[in-house]
Amino acid sequence: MRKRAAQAALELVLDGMVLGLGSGSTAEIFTRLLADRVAEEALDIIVVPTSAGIERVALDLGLQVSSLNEYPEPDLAVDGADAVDKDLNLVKGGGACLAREKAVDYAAKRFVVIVDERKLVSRLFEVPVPVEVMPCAWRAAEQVLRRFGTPRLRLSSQGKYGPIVTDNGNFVIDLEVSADVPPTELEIELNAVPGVVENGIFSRRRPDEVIVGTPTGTKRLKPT
Ligand code: A5P
Repeated sequence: MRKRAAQAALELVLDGMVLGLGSGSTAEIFTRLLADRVAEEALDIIVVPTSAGIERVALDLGLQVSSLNEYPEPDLAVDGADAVDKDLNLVKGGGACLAREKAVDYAAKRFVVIVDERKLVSRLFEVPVPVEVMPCAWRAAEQVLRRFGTPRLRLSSQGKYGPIVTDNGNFVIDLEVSADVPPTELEIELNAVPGVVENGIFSRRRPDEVIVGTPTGTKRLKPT
């Protein structure tokens, strides 16, 4: 299902584009398909990665890698998501790459999300919202986040003892939201908490399209 969505997104890629490259397993499938197409068709594509993880994959595949500072407005960003609601609000950050993902995805001229159908949710906050916080302020931030629900510091499950550390050197608190606040407001409110760097609600710049991989094909969701 993820591959079907990635293949459909690949059709949106045109020669000469600067592409924001998302993070996570679906974005990685897209990146591998992209590298094959770039090689087969000798395309001139520059990619702007949203994480050290996808940057490594892109470099290994021989893609031309650059940065958001060099290309502040990529032509197209293609990224995965952890949850998509009917209004195309997203929750992202399951891979702890939310801050750079938001910087790239929000800056792109066109933003396309690729997911499998299990990511479609009836209530956006069925999944916890990842919140990136400064290590020196995580406990203070956690106290304030309790106003909105139940916060849990994300711990590493392998390779490191203790909290996971993002590409930016920060921690992640997963917030199970219980407050009844619309996504667009909560996205702003969470970022106003001292110590918070960014949160994984993507509602202020909705995707231009969500491509959903299903067991038999794809379906395309567009904002109404
Ligand atoms: C990375 O921080 C995330 O935002 C991913 O884009 C998201 O978790 C989707 O990942 P999968 O494609 O692996 O489900």
